[in-house]
Amino acid sequence: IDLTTTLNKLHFKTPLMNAAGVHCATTTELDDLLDSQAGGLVTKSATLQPRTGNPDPRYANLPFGSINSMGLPNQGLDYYLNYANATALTHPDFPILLSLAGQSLAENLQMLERIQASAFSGLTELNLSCPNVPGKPQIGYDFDQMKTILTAVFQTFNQPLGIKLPPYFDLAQFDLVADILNQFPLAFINTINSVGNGLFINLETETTVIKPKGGFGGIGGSYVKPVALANVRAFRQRLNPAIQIIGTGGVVSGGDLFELILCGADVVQIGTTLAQEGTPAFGRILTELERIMAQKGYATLADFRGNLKTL
Ligand code: RRO
Repeated sequence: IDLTTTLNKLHFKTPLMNAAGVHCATTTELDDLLDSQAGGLVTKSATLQPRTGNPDPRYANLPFGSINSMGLPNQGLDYYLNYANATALTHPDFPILLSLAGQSLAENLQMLERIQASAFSGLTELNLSCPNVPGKPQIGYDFDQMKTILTAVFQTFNQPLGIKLPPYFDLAQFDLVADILNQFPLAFINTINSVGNGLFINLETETTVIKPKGGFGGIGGSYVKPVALANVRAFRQRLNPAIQIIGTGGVVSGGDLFELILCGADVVQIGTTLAQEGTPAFGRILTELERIMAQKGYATLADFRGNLKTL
């Protein structure tokens, strides 16, 4: 069975990788990804300067997923850019995505200029959907601001770029956002980020389970799979075919991975499951996918990608 896929001409030996933020904040964690069955890796969303993020506890496992309000703790762009450029020499065939989450347009443009001036040959993912920085609304929900940012970014940056989107919940939003995105030479979109500002409660203690923002945080895991499937499907039906899709959200099993590809995902990311199981999750889920494909008589991902049937 052939599990290979491509994203903007980068060759992935498997379609599964980490989601930004999970197991990718330090060189130790990133090296684990290189040694796993992941087909590629993405680094923790970076800002120009290092950040410590929100106070602990800021991540909790839930019965069917997770809640987080990390608040963008990261080592700063240069740390991840240096790692990516060094790894390109030792692992030339391993696709690397750099995630950026500048706190202003100017900061994003400065980071893009640094990337462009370096030897970086991977893909850049601009995170327009962090739900957890106090006082900073998710850009992906402000369509005018999104268009302004993309206009400025594509005037500056001439290398392959994708964006990480928040989940949308209305068909009119899918229409509006796709209309904007189709005006730009995006390499890919990544959908979805966590479902922002959920609230989980410990019934016994009557308290929230995380501290920042009064307990509100981004929800991931099985809770969000139907939202992820819908967002991948809705954007695949609306976007220019040249814009590829990374599907993220709620992948626990090979069946979940199959379903996201059936909705049109070119590459699939795991967040909560990777946080809970560590890097062995890649091999487990991919083995489950191979069994499903063999049973159905599919030899490649292209045999079923985007082929969801409706009633
Ligand atoms: O660091 C975070 O709190 C965080 C980010 Br930047 C994001 O994009 N998504 C998320 O769930 N957490």
